Amino acid sequence: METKRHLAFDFGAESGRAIVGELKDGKLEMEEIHRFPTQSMFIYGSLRWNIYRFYEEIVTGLRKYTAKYGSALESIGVDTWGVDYGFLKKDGSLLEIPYQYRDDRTNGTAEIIDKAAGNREVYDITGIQFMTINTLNQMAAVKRDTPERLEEAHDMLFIGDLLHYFLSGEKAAEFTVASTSQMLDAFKKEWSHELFEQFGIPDQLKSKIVFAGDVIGTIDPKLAKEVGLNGTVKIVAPAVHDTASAATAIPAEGENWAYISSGTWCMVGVETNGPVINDASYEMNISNSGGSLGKNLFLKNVMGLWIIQQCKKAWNKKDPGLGYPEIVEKAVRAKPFAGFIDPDDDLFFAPQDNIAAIREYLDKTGQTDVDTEDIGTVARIVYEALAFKYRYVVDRLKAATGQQVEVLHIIGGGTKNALLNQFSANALGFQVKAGPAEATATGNLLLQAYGCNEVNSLQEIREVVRASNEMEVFEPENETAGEWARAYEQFKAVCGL
Ligand code: LFR
Repeated sequence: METKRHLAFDFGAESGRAIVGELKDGKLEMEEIHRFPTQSMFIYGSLRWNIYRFYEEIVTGLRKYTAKYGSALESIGVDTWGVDYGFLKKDGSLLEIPYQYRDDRTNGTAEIIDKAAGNREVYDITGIQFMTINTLNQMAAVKRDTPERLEEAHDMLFIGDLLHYFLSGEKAAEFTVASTSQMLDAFKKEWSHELFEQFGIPDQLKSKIVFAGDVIGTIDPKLAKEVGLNGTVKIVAPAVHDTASAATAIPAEGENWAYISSGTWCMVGVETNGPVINDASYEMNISNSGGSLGKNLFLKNVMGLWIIQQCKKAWNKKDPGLGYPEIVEKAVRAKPFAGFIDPDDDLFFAPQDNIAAIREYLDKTGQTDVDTEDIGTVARIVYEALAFKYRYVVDRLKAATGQQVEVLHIIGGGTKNALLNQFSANALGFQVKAGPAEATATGNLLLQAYGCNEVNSLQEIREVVRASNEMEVFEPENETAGEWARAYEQFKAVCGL
């Protein structure tokens, strides 16, 4: 039988890669053929994404593919983080370099949104948590600072959609990534006309919504020829929002599970069959992020591994060779519960020096005796804080949905950190199942396979994921259960949660 190969491009805020996948005997075989850095940069005094470099990396990935596998390729799909977009001019070219969501132009936009539409109304329509990174906040910033851009812009495409457009010439907004904008109607799965009107956002920016598994178009024949591809290569939308592609690949069975998609951000959630929008979810600021194949991802962002990535950046200034294995090793040896921080404090969102930010947090909460010169102590405080915050969020998800949770699936790159997996089990008091680490690329590839009729349902996709991956199981440690329970209460008290 002819082999159908798919190619996933998975872009994260730190790095991206190209992964080839093919289904064989009910299993997904994957191979990474290209990896590259993606980080944003300051230009014109603001933080932006070098989108043409991303495209160039895609082209390099395609060349590496044909060098290894030859000219036949069934489909391509791109996933990225949410919320960020590029504007296109009428002639189809980029209007400006896309902004990165941590750029400070969104300062002050939370107030604008509440004043213009009312937070409760925005939430009741979109079901999306308030965060300054949201596209709606970015639109409010454009309207305030550079309103002429809104006139010039003919289309708005999210980063992954933009890359699909560069490849195929087709303009579409995939639903899962569009949902992160806080500009969609969560129930209708369409742009919210009310919000566009209230914020004065032109109607032409409502790109056509497509869904994961939809064939968007085919790769530009000139590009195909240049990289050595033959025949028609489809562009199949995965869940363009990385978190939703990852959630597709949760190897869960039955009910009563929660998940964390663990990476630069840690998305803590439960899967539901439709949006959950109620007083509790509003008060707890929980998102209804669009899921693939009809699912809804009821979730909350936790600052995630970003916070340790930023610590590492600070430590590497003094010791460039210090890597994650050594950091974790030092954390293992450090004293437990030496200090408590809330990873979601504003201090940690875009710090100049994260160790200084942690010092500031500890001082402002009266924890002045903690030694922030010691790498192990700081790393352990961060890992414990993440585990506590997971517990805190899971408790809130349970309260808002009435759903039971008996097991936590951790998926994504963060699962490689066994210490954090164990801390998570200890903080939650129930089993943690870790893996797959490549959940996002797995979900991306299997949604392409779904679009090409090789698998037929979410259930089948998850069967393939289970057959193709070993999960590692972490049980809460009985000996330290009392200490973790006491420390969790301390964490909440110190952090004012
Ligand atoms: C994770 C993620 C989150 C989103 C954040 C910013 O990579 O996609 O789901 O909230 O990035 O877009």
